[in-house]
Amino acid sequence: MKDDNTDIVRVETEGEIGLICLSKPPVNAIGVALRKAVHDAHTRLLSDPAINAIVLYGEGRFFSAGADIRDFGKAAVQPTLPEVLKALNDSAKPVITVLHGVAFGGALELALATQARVGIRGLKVALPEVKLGLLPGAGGSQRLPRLVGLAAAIDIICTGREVDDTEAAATGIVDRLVEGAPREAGMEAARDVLAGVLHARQTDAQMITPDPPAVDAARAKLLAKRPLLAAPLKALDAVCASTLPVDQGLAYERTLFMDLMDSPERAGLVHAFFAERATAKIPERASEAREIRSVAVIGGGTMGIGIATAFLLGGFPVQLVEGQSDRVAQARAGVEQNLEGALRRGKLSGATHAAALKNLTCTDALEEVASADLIVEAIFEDMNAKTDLFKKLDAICKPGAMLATNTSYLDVNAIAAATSRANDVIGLHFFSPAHIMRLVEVVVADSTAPEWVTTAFALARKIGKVPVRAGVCDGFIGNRILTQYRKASEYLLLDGADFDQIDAALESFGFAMGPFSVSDLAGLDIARMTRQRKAATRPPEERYSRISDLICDQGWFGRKTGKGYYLYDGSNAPSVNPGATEIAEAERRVLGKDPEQFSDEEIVARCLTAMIAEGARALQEGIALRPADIDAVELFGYGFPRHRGGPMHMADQIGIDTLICRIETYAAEDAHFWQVPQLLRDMQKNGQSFADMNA
Ligand code: 3H9
Repeated sequence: MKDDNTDIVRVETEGEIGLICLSKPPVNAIGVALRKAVHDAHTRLLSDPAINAIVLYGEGRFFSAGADIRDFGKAAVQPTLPEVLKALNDSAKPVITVLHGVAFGGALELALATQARVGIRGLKVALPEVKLGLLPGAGGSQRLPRLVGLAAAIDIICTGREVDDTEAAATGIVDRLVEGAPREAGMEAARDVLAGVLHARQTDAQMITPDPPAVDAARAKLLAKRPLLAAPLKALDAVCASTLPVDQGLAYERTLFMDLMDSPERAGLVHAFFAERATAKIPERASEAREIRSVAVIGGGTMGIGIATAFLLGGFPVQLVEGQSDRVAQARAGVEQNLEGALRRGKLSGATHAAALKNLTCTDALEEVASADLIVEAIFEDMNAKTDLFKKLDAICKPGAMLATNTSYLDVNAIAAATSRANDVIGLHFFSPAHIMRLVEVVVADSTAPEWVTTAFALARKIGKVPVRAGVCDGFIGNRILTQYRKASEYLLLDGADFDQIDAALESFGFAMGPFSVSDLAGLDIARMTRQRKAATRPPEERYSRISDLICDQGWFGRKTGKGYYLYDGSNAPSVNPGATEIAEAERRVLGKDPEQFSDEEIVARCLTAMIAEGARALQEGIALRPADIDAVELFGYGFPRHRGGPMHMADQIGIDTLICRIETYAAEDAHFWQVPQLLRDMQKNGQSFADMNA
């Protein structure tokens, strides 16, 4: 046996078999160094006359996460992945790839270019490039259809979905599925290839029959579901080219891939990928997280029910406390309904569903939270009620318990100060519906112990959430930006745009719903209560739009009353409520305003600029750690279109000069609302971008 180690691949030989092992933690991402090392190792083993078969496998948790995403947008360096794969495809000696754990994107493409594939049980494969605004760029769109057929390949590639081990074996993505360690499985498969027991063959030799009905159906589905995204449609075009001779198909795939590489969609989606992960880098990360084994949630309303469900889905025993005894059964039913829904959607197995139900206890007795490791308060937004509750929790809870509030706006420092253990108090701000929305703002009060911050992050990850660190201020990161976004849309309405035009413009930008549809959904009365709560502290120079209050005065609170900005009759799509339009027009007359015309682009520009300016203020004040954290908040909590990357990512695309110029122009109409944040001025002076701050 000969050994040869480079940093990232290990090459060895055993008898007539050569082995190449990928060893590049944490995920064996295939960047230029790994490509080159694999290429060199393969070339060397080809020239070794003692070697008759080659095994390629990976070390670590999984085979490989695919191409190195950090290289995207940089100049291509040779050998490119298609070049390395061509050599493997044309290999004079059979190459057998062993896939374990995960083989995504370029990693699966690498395997498809080799002559046989072995899967280790538990394997998941995918070509998830469309989720990054790309398509498989190293032969995946040509070779997968040759193995699984055109229709199945369209489904896998255009959705980017994961394929489990059973499906991979059934569809022929892997030639065999085995238990055990990758190296040994590879050796055995190589011996079988040499003995003629396992058939090694070139995928490229296979011919594909066109299937126009499958292609038309897929195109119609993509256009209906994802009309704003280019990558899935281009991926479909690439897969269709697999009916051509393979060299032509590969060339076409490469052209489409390079087009997408330059698109803002790709840049936005890759930014979103890294933003989701960057939030974990917090100043407290050296402090060790504490163990949480049991959770109590206080409040049996929508939020409490959702939070309880989220922890149950994460495998925690949960005690749900609803103070009004006649509502305890209703709270339990709410959680059960959520769990049932998760079961129906295939989010949990029958066994996990049964375990989650067993893990739930519901009570009206606050004293029962005494033994919980974590207590999450989710009662209504009232400071007195919250401080009263925290005083009681202080007396009841065991020492060393973590006390969390789910407040969305209130001062967590004041809530902490109501207890004798302010170090143990933290904000865990979930978003409704809490068992579905992935964002959790971890609100760090002045007194919060660093271990609780790391505990909150670990816990949130464990239940599948994206935690983002936020400082204490009114609305933390997300709701303070939402407030400004809403105000910008309300001023547009006041100044002459129709609410349905504003909604449509923002929906075309990519939001699932415009701000007025969202208000109708959330309940106009709820927003009115918040405005009333803040009325005393509203600066006199702030413009105030009464339109929503006047709509509420009619008893129109949105969806729940069948009328708001829109009419909801249950059977048809909502239509504009002419009464709401009249109220808006009358209010403009009262103010003596001639309605202005706004283009859709102008509407989006104003709403987005308001978000960016508030994001810049949150950064300036240290409420958010990084621009990417703000983007993560917007993407995972507020439905900001993922392919746009988030408001701060977009700010860099728009450019700081343009943003400042926009704000100064708008300020001519309203100098109170439109103020240039100091951070933007500093960035302009220093030639800095938000991306620089993320780095
Ligand atoms: C592609 O292959 C294109 C080809 O068709 C054509 C080429 C010509 N690159 O997620 P985690 C980092 S497109 C670089 O926390 P997990 C990640 O940022 C690619 N870095 O771990 C993080 O870094 P940090 C198609 C990557 O266990 C660390 O690794 N492939 C990559 O929860 C740990 O990641 C994909 O889209 C990468 N490819 O999940 C797969 N992947 O610690 C994307 C991860 O500094 N990756 N990192 O924050 C994933 O889905 C998950 O990372 C995976 C592991 C399931 C693999």
